[in-house]
Amino acid sequence: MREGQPHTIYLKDYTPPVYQVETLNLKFELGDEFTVVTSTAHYQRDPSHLGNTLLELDGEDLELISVQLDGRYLQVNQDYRLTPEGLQILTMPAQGSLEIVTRIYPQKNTALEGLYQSSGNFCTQCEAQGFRKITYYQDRPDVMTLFTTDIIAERAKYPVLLSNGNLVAAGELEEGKHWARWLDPYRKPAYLFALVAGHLKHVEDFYTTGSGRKVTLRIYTEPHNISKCEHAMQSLKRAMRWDEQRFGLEYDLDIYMIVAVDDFNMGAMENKGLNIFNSKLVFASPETATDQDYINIESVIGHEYFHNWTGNRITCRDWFQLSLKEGLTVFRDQEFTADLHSPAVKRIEDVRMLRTFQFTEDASPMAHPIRPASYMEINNFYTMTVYEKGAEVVRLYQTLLGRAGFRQGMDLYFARHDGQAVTTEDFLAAMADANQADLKQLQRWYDQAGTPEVKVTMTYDATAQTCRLHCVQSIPATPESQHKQPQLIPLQVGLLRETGADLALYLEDQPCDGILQLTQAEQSFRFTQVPEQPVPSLLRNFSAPVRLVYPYTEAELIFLMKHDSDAFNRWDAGQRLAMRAFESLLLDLKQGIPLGLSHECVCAWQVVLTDENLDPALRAEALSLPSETDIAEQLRPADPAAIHQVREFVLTTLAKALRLDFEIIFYRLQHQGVYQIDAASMGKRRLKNVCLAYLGHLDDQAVPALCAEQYAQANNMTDALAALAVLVDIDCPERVAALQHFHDRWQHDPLVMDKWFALQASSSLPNTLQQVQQLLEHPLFDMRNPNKVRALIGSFALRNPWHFHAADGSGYAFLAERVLWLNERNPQVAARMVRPLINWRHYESGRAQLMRGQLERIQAHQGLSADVYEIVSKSLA
Ligand code: 0A1
Ligand code: ZN
Repeated sequence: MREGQPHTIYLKDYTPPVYQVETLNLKFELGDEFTVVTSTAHYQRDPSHLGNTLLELDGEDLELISVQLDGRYLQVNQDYRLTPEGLQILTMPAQGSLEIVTRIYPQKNTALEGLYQSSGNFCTQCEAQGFRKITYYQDRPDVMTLFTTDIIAERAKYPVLLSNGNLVAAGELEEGKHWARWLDPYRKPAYLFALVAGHLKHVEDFYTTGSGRKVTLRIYTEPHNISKCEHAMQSLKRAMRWDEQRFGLEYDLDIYMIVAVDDFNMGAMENKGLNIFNSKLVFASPETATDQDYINIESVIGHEYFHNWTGNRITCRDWFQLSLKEGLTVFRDQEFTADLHSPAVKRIEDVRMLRTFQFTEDASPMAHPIRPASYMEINNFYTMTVYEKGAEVVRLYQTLLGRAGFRQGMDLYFARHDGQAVTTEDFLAAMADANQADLKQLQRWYDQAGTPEVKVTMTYDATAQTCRLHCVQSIPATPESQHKQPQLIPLQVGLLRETGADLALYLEDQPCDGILQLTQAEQSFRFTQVPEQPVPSLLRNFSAPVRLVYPYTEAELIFLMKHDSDAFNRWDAGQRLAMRAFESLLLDLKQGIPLGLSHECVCAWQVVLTDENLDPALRAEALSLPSETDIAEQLRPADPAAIHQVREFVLTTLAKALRLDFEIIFYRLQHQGVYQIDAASMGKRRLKNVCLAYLGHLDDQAVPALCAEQYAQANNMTDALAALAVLVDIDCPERVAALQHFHDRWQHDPLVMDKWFALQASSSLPNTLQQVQQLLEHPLFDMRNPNKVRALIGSFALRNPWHFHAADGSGYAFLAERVLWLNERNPQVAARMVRPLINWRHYESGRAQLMRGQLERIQAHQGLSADVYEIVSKSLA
């Protein structure tokens, strides 16, 4: 908990560590009430620091038992001092061995940071700064060392003892105890340390690397989940193969272990050789996991595996560089999924998420560059910006340099920096040097926050047969800076003829690949040999994370929806068309004009829906209109009730107008026989279930029956859940029966029950908040489990904007109360849960004041954690 105000840490204050650590031996004596940790580190002072003898070690919530230097016990205040931040060795020689013994209480650790227990087993989470809750140490990523770990525990309770690297010795001890020693041959920072001890079973497989080394692969779980690991194991093997093929990167240890735990603050963690995963991202079976779960598991297994090179072999110099490993690794996992499935679908999904959540963050009081210049609490910077915008910035290199050039840059990055802790500048330099390219201006993407806006206008000269695109870029003011410099923005474009075909592009008579490089605030590009007035297709494949503004007419958008050769832009034209419709409907609503959707609009979606040549997954994407959150962010100040009404109107209008098409497609795709998880089958299920969701908007007795039937017949969770999702929005007996049935069938499976909680929290029925409050008391709900909190409270606040933003402020008050409860126990999760309140300025004044009121209530609370304090105080500033 906070003592005084948390202070701000600045990138500009970085200084290299005075001492490096040659080796670190850790001994854990795991007990029922407490754990004793003995850490023995060999320190070596940097020769450039002659006079400095202070060694500062980080430590939090530790009970110090003893400190020895080269075998001599040190005296408090004479040889060392305890501070609020940790421990200072006052007279540290140029080199020496420090043995520190501490006592910690993992069983009482509700923050799930450091060493803690989940389902009675021990596990760790050390990123970013959890290691300091285990022992006194320089808990910073630029201190890398060789770890040896001894684990001692009662054999009956903890038969499995794991840590990073290779098992080198093990044995029995008295009183039913046993021990194991693990040695990691790679130097690593403390944040990559991991320990697991428990009653676990494992599945095992093998992978032979390109160079012929046989690697043992193991996934550890509690015994009852052992049958659900096959998909994760196959995903791991695919990831290992892909990284060899695409980037020439092989795995480097003899064993790769994954442990699934139920209580985890995030998705998963890339600890060297011993990944720890939220069980949600490991377990899958057709009956319990949706298609999306299958895809997420493959992608996160890939992500953590790819970290072995981008993160572990080359790590970050300091936490400001977090995007160095995260942006790059997200980019790599995106490419992995795209290569294995559909690149267009993957791109659309990633951009949808980026726009909904990262653009929103970039427009919030917490806006920060992908490489922030300051922070109070680093855990608050594991954000959509650092991860997803960071990945978009890595993608810029590939767009500018091509795949081959990007690969050369990666090769040089590994050749130069393997084994080091580096900065984003080092990455940029490797990319530039390997390609002899001047990429200096890309640096601004790392230093400036805010989503750039690119306004394009087009003029066509029929006589000269030229077409000019005039581009103006601007970046909104954000907390770190009011005045922004222009960024290097690759704008991929096409020009469409009346037939819908792409024109060959010539820029000032030179053939052009369609990638315009915007480098200035204003710039014009003149295309020559343009025989007719074209329709421009701009920002193809979303070539940069910007908001593109172009004065498209409705007819042009419909034309692009039909003809654009770029699948992403075909989809995006539909999204723009929908957003235009929402905008004018909101105006009509305000002015009391009866709502109506143009016939052309309806036909445009009909064409997409019924286009049998189009991949069903892409048809499903096109029919998934911008969410209420998207609309709120784009059409400010937002009135969530009006937005809900208008969006429901559009969905209902389309459902009525295209009912026959929805039904035909639904019934045609209804029964697919054996459940398969390939891209084609998933696409068909997706389209079918989108049709069902539209049909759900019809006020028709037949719909609940149809959903109930699909729910009852489903041989997989995707179809069952899709049917239930439609039912939860309809007040009918089928809803009650299906929810009860789902509960009774799955009450033994916490991950499946998360879906049950989430669905009810997302319901549009009027009493949803009361329902959510009742569910807090449900015997299977547990506020101490982050997955449960995200399922029930997160879904309500993020996936149910209409109820969360109830005009009486009840949704806000509910969230604030939960945040305060969490603040005492798990500050990281509390800080995540408070975020739906921070964009209060984007809402109409009544709601804005109510949201602000709840933020003030939280701010006034005594004992606010640094995590929550940072977000709340920045939001109110
Ligand atoms: N590095 C992990 C994510 C992660 C970050 C922080 C955590 O605890 C505060 C846990 C996991 C990844 O990118 O997958
Ligand atoms: Zn990561």
